[in-house]
Amino acid sequence: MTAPDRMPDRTATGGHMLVHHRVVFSLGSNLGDRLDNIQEAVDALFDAPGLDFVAFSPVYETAPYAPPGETIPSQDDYLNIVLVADTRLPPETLLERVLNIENSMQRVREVRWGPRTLDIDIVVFGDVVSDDPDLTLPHPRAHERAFVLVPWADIEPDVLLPGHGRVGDLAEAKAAEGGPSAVHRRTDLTLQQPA
Ligand code: A4P
Ligand code: MG
Repeated sequence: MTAPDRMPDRTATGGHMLVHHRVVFSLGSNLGDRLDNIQEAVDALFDAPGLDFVAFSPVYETAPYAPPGETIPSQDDYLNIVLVADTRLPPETLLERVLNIENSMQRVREVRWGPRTLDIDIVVFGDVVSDDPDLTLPHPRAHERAFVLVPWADIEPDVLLPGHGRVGDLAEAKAAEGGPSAVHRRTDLTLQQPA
């Protein structure tokens, strides 16, 4: 794992130097009470120390998506959001937290690209670039997904997705494609910020 951002903002706390990173998550659900599932996951993410809430996107309704060439089983639309946080934890610890939350919400991994009560992906962690299959950073499919780019652009349009460009530009290009990857903002659905 390379970490070009080894020298980011360091905050002196009680004599210790803590390295903070910005982390971006994508959350999706298309099984059961989708909004409740996402709210529960948001609350659970911040239920343990080391992660501070920064912002989340509006809620989007999105058609099930798989990369070109992959066939996906018939399933309902997703609700998706993107969430930004600040952390002093290493990425592996965050992944463990994410997988524990998915498991606790009875996510069953049977069919690739199948329906799920909850999917949480780590989209970016600081400027870290890694091809580790257990934690690939940035997320290898984020740049091709309207359901990540469009909500993300609502809150951080000027941020760069390493290797791909400005989030606002990527989202605009994706949104212009329309078609099966179209996403729709659900202004009637709102989430509570974690306490
Ligand atoms: N993993 C590697 N890198 C990461 C990362 N950056 N973030 C590993 C999170 N996990 C990462 O994931 C399999 C393994 O990926 C994990 O154990 C972790 O170590 P998984 O969640 O068990 O499996 P999955 O989600 O079925 O597969 P995958 O490849 O992660 O699928 P995606 O890419 O997450 O896609 N359509 C819409 N509209 N909305 C969605 O939210 N989500 C998916 C899932 C497909 N289509 C969708 C949506
Ligand atoms: Mg996943």
